[in-house]
Amino acid sequence: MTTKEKRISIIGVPMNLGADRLGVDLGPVAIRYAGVKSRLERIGYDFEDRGDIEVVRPEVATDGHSNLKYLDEIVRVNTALCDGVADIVNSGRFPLVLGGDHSIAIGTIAGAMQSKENLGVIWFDAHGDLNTAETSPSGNIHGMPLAVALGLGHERLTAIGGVGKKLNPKNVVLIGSRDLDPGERQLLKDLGATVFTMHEVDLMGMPKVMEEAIRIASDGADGVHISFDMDAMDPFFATGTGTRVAGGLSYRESHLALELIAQAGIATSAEFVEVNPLIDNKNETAETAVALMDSLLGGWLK
Ligand code: NNH
Ligand code: MN
Ligand code: MN
Ligand code: MN
Repeated sequence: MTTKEKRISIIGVPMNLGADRLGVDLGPVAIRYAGVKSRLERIGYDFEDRGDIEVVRPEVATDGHSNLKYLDEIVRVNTALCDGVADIVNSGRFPLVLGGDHSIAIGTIAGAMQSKENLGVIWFDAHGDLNTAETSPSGNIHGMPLAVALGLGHERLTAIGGVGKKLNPKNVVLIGSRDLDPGERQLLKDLGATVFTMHEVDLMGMPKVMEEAIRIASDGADGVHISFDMDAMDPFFATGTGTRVAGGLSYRESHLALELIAQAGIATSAEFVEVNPLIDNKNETAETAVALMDSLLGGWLK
């Protein structure tokens, strides 16, 4: 099931616990308000909205550990999300997850992996999201999901979806990185995952970056998950996101990257995360996210 088959189900995850910041929990409603349904129907999709996964408010969530904030609730939500995504795939549909902070990638990827032997991942982000409790500067779990998907981190997180269902770093590609923590840099060297930082994007240009990214992520893989953190974009184009970093992807670089993925026909699941309408300008970042979904889903293809 790839984007070429045109049956899609969205699932919202109003999660803010992984970012420890209010507002990003409003991402799913902001994206729906920005017209995701009509946009995807217009480009020919059979569209289904599976609603939101329930997430408790931070005021009542149990705080796990100081270096793994809200661990219990994040484990519970991602376990439910894993089941939801696996169910969408089993019904022959493409899962599109709306965040919410990036900790939800733990559940999305675990769910996508239930029916895959080798899943590739293309991770658009200013950050690496490769911390563990030991290396995290913040204790925020949204800085850890890619490490968890690779099998690294707290056992309650890596157990979600099954300990055997983990990514192979040879099929993992990061794009847009420009704020990597020291532990993340070391881990990237040790693992051998591929990173196209903004330096490489500038030097090579997005067409060449994507040619290599698509080849590496899909080499020997039976599916590719696209994880798009809105902070991959330059803050000029994505104001409504919690951890803005200057010098990111332009509007057209972001679209071109996703258009090339659509053209290659490799994507089997996707998520758009870290939309925070409370710090945005008139919901522009959610509108941009919907436009990016259109590109990933082939709306521009003639
Ligand atoms: N690397 C930092 C941390 O682990 C920031 C992570 N923030 C993100 N990741 N928004 O995408 O806390
Ligand atoms: Mn514990
Ligand atoms: Mn992220
Ligand atoms: Mn980020």
